[in-house]
Amino acid sequence: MRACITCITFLLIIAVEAQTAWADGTKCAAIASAAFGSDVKIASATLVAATAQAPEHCDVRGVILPEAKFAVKLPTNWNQRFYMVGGGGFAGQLSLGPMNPGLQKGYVTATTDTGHDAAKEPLGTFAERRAGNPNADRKKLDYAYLAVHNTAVLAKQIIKAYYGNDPKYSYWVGCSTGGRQGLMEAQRYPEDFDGYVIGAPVLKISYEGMRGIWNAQAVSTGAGAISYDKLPLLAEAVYKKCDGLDSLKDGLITDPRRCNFDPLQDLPKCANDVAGKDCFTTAQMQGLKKVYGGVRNSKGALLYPGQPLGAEISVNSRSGWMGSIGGDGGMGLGFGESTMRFLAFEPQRGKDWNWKQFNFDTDPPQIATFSKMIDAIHPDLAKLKKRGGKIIHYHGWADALVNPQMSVDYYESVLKKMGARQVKEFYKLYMIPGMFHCAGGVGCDRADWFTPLVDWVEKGIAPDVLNGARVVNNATVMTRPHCPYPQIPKYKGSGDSNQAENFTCESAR
Ligand SMILES: [Ca+2]
Repeated sequence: MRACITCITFLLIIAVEAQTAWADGTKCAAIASAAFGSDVKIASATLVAATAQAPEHCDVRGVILPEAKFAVKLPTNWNQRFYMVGGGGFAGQLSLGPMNPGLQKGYVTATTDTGHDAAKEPLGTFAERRAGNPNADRKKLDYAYLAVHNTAVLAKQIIKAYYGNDPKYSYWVGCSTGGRQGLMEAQRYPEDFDGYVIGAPVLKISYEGMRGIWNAQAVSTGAGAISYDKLPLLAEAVYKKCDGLDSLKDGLITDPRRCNFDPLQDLPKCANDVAGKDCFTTAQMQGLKKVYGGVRNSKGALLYPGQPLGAEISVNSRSGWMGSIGGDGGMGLGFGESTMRFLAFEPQRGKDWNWKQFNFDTDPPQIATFSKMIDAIHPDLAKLKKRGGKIIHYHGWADALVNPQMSVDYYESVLKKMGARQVKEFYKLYMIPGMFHCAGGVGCDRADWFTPLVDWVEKGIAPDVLNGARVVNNATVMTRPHCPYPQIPKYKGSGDSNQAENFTCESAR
């Protein structure tokens, strides 16, 4: 017994010494001088000691020319897997914080700023053709999709150089722009990743730009303008009409498509159409009807779907209704205007163009080329399926910043293209009632999307109903099943409606 303990102790000492020698920084520093192609410049490779946020790892920084900065972090205790995180908005910065969850589990993690620095070139100005910006067109391409792909390829080369072998599995995790980036990879470069967590993707970014301008023209200016103090009144009317349609008045609209809320009929009207505190004028109601009714040309043809009901309750939270749809200069408008100035048109409209000049008859056809480049809308994912790739996609129904109907429409297009039986084997969508943009809201925004994805990819265990939770002040106040689309959660008719066990997932129609 004693001999055996001595033996184990000896082996442990050998193991610790081997690890210490291996991770003494020499091997990490060597990455800085390794060759990864003429368009890759490694700026630094530094062994970083363990902290509360991340275990010991080799932190590699550099640039893929011309301007796509990246970070690749390689943990000393590697789990043989790769994990890449997406960006937000117009990207333009490394997503260092979101790397930690993967790093903590032993994944090599990577991020790219997609080819520009948002601190120096905010919004879409990185793509502006101007003196001193010779890489404008390449930066647009990098932002559209190329930098993410190139970074994924490079990260795998660095992994091979550092550990001597390839990752067994590769994963993508992103929300918002990160969701679009992931879907773009699945569509254009399906060999890059085995599994994807796709959150609230801005997959039709050109159309979202139009929507931002459309909404601003409808409710943030002129007689139709909706002020902050009107939002609670609007939300109250919407929830009064829509909440109970799912047979449970719980403050959640399970499927907003089932509610036919009409601002002109369902909102309190101002007497004599004179603006007042507790009412809406005809112009305001017409403005709201445009927001819900979707982007249309002058003949009334629908160009892009309207805002689903339910996000009004987000009021002025970050990426809430006022910050995204209404308000003067909300994010939807800011993104939209900058997109139209510097990215969408040929020739570029430029910095002197403004959102009030957008013409919904003549301008939409002119952004088709841009849409083809940047929108992640290709419905054929056969190559991804063939290689065993899997996607878990979620979107909050009360997302005011990125239209959740877009996720439904894309998923439906894949179902139509590939057939429900095929799609079920590799791609599931979860639409979350009451959830805001990527996180937060009045519903169960919390869920572990990643573990079920890994189980699906590596063990072949397909996700079905997932566990959703709402957490307020560190306390779980509600749980509810997240149902795979097109199923929706249905109350059993008795028991605490804050407990998931009292719900089933049922067909929506
Ligand atoms: Ca309800």
